[in-house]
Amino acid sequence: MKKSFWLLGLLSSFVFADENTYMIEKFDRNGDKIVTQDEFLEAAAQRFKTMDIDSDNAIEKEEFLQRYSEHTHSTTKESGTEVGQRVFDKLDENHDSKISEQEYNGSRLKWFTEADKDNDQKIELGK
Ligand SMILES: [Ca+2]
Ligand SMILES: [Ca+2]
Ligand SMILES: [Ca+2]
Repeated sequence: MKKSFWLLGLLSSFVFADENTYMIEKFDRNGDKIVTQDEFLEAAAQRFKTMDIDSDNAIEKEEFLQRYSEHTHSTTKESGTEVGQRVFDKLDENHDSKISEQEYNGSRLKWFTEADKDNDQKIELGK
């Protein structure tokens, strides 16, 4: 029992330390191993558009859950809908059951700021 807890802690700290690598792989467009805030927000805007299926500038819950429903979370075994529901509630700050572009970008920006530990508006490896 103790050992598995220890392993779990190790695993999650590994995932956390690797966040910058993840972000660079996902959002670095010109291959310079740096994600600028512009690159990041552009990617966020595009993702918002993809998710907003009926193009009314809001992601309704149904639209949002479509992205999640096919997947089961690999570690917690939660269904995609459960995970999606939780993420949605977090993003929908004013609880009107829609995610506005502002709410979406706000949460993305928070993620960026948290990952940008040296505050130079760039995500780099190890900083
Ligand atoms: Ca929509
Ligand atoms: Ca909202
Ligand atoms: Ca940085």
